[in-house]
Amino acid sequence: MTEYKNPIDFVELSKKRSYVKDVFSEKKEKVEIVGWVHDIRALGKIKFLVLRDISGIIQVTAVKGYVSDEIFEKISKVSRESVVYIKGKVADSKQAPGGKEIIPEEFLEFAHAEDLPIDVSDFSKTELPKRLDYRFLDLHRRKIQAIFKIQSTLLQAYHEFMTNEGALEAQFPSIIGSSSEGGTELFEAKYFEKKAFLSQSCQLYKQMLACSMEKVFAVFTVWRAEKHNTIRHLNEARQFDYEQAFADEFVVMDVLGRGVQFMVKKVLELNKEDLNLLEVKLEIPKTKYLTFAEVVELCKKHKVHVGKDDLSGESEKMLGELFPETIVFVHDWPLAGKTFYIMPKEGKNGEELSRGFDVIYKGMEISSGGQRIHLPELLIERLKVKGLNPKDFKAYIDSFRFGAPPHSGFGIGLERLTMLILGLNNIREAVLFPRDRDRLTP
Ligand code: AMO
Repeated sequence: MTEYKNPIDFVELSKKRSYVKDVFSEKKEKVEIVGWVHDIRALGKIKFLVLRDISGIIQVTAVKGYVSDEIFEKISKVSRESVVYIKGKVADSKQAPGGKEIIPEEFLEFAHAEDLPIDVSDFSKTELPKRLDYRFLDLHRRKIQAIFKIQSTLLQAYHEFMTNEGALEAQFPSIIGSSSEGGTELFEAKYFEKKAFLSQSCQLYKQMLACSMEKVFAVFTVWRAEKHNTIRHLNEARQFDYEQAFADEFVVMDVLGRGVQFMVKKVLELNKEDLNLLEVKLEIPKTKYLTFAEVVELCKKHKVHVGKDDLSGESEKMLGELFPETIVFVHDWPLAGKTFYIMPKEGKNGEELSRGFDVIYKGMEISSGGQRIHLPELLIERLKVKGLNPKDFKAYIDSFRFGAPPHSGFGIGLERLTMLILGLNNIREAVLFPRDRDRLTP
């Protein structure tokens, strides 16, 4: 067996180590830092190395004759993205980025990076598919890290917002016995002797829970076996789910609007540097409510194709252009365009409408939701209309037989939201390890 001995006492290191950003603010004369070799430049007798850790970058300067020959030699040989430990003096320097540099006194290489298969510099032009083949290395890039630092803020902010709303965080099964959204986009799984599916959503479960615990939320992974490869769909995605008892669709649209505003506000507060790095200008969005019929009128006026009982990509884009920096709620949706669990509603002229809605932000759907059917007989009727077998939904239907209040909810796509607030061209940029039609690794 090959034996590996740690070259350093990590317990000691974790007590003494400085993060790069702190080197600039603290007044320490000597520091111990660790990180990746971000850049190397050699000017004859001077070697510059830029070290990067999760908090920032700092220049390390080795001048032959001023540092030991051994350190000079080691720095001369180091490759980009290698992982190093440096102990050294902090010196002011007008030329160094941030006005400080480190003069190394000890140097250790934890891991040597081989020739890099993709460019991970700040100026990288490597195409997305190739970057995703080496996603683990792509994640060394500061711009890519900025995306996921912002996504982390969105996750934390959603928790904070929902907790402040008095909602309970819930965990739901990811293996299900029947479709939760209707349609055919299901991944089949073998479950002992039975056929099972990977969860399309936690829809049925969050409803059952809201019928006893009132306000519930989850960050839930969903699987959709959509065959097409688009820039806005993934086969594995995550949703911010919410469900509330004693609420109609307008109650939860209001919660959703305030929730997105809260999340964007948190990103503006906590991710200033990341937004700068990504050159993103972000604003707290306003909200706007339109009926589906009003959107159809707008489409006619602007000569944009609507879509049958649904909004076309083109019409979503139009809403983004007409109402910039606005969360647009499209409600009173045609019943035919909504799935089996959405509550029907009669329109003024007897049209078959529903209490379902879609939410468009920056020209794309970020969420859908609505009031649900809590009446077993109506639910059975709607399942049949949608070509589904009520027998497959027995437990779900029964859950409304023993005291189930009217309730409503929504699901927001985490990657969609990340993609849109950061202006990313492809949803795959907004997921660490994307799963699409062609990609199962890394
Ligand atoms: P829906 O299927 O509309 O509704 O999904 C809600 C939101 O999740 C995101 N989303 C996706 N993102 C990436 N790739 C996909 N394949 C994908 N599918 C969905 C979108 C979408 O608006 N249970 C309901 C929600 C509810 O009524 O509570 C549901 O799943 O941003």
